[in-house]
Parts: sequence; structure tokens; C-alpha cells
Amino acid sequence: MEFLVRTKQKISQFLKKLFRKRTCRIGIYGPPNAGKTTLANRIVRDWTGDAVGPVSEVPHETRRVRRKEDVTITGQNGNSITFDIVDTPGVTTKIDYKEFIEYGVEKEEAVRRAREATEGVAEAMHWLREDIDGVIYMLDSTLDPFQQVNIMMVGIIESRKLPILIVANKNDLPDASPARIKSAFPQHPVVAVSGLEGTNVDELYEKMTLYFG
Ligand SMILES: Nc1nc2c(ncn2[C@@H]2O[C@H](COP(=O)(O)OP(=O)(O)OP(=O)(O)O)[C@@H](O)[C@H]2O)c(=O)[nH]1
Ligand SMILES: [Mg+2]
Repeated sequence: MEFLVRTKQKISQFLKKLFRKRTCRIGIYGPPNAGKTTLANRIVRDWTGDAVGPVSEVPHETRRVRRKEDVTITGQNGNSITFDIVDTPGVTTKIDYKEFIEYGVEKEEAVRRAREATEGVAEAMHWLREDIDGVIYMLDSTLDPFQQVNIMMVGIIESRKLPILIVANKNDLPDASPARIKSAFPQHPVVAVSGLEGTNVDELYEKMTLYFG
């Protein structure tokens, strides 16, 4: 009898585990140098006191997907969401090792970085196909948003029917134009921030609770 009760308990625990909904995963996507890791670090620091990864002015600093689990944020509206934040390598259509040499990286190291960056793009796309529930698409507001890679990425995210929040970053710089980003993607919410200085991140947190909740 006792054996039967224990077996029943074990089966019920197993079924609970099997059908438990995994934590929602929010991926930060966008071209290299947009400020994805800077923002991921800010979110994680603001809400857990930890960090995700190193930041650099050299593009393709992030060449592996990095994840911080179970981050809970609360908007000014009082709504909370818990998610895993996924920082991804910058996606581009062309990676040339010479790009790194311009930043003073030795040739051998530059070739290695270019190969890793290419693998990183493939890994980011794999996560997007399999493991991501919502996307923060990050753009540098000082640059032209109508680049092929942005149109393509936003199209892929839309076709996967994932909620998307566009972040117009580097708004602290004088030639930043979040309006240009809004006009490029009128079908999606756009939040203008400075991930570096933390300007307007409260609005971003609020929007995250609304769109990813
Ligand atoms: N002025 C300004 N600079 C920023 C801002 N956010 C990031 N940066 C700078 O932009 C550069 C790239 O930042 P990262 O956070 O490494 O960018 P990333 O998108 O993760 O880049 P990859 O990993 O290479 O794809 C660094 O020099 C940052 O300090 C911002 O809001 N304002
Ligand atoms: Mg990065």
C-alpha cells in the first residue's frame, strides 16, 4: 500500500515537471555595437545586482549567446514579469576579419574572432528559431535603421509571431534620432533609451511588463 502511494507521488511529481511551463526567454537582438550587452548588464544589475558579459567598442565583442536566468522586474504600473534574459552576438550579413584589424587586433586573432563571430550569428539565429519567447530589437539611434539586416531580422521575428519591442539606443548622443527608427518600424513599439547612462530605462521596464507579460 505504502509502495503504491509513493509510486503515485513520484508519477505526479514527474508529470508536474514535464508540463511545467519554462520561464519566458527574452532575447536581445540587433546589429553589432548597438549596445545589447550594455543593456543586458543594466537590466541584470538593476534587478539582481549581477552582470551578463563584457562590453567593447570593438564590434562582435559578444560571440556566444549568454543567458541570465530568472530576472524579475516590476513596472511603475505594479505589474511584474520573470524571464531569462538572453544576450546575443550582433547579427550582420558580412563579417570580415579586416574589420578587427582596424581596431588594432593582430591578424591571427582577427581571423579567429571573425570565425567565432560567424558561429555566434548562427547560434543567435538558432536560439531565435527554438528558444526565444520575446525580442528586444536594439538599434543605435545615430545610424540609419533602414539597413538590410534590420529589415530582414524584424521580418524573421514577425514571421515567428514573437512580441517585439524596439529599443532606440544611444539617445545621449547629439545626432541620435529615435524618430527615424519610429518611422522605419511604425508597426512596433519603440522606446528611446541610453543604456549607457540609464536614461528612460524605467519606460522600457514598464513596456516589457506590458508586451512580454
Ligand atoms: N553613447 C553611448 N554608447 C553606448 C550606449 N550603449 C552602449 N554604448 C557603447 O557602444 C559600444 C558597444 O556596446 P556593447 O554593449 O558591447 O554592444 P553590443 O550590441 O553588445 O555589441 P556586440 O556584442 O559586438 O554585438 C561600447 O563602447 C558601449 O560603451 C549608449 O546608450 N550610449
Ligand atoms: Mg555584446
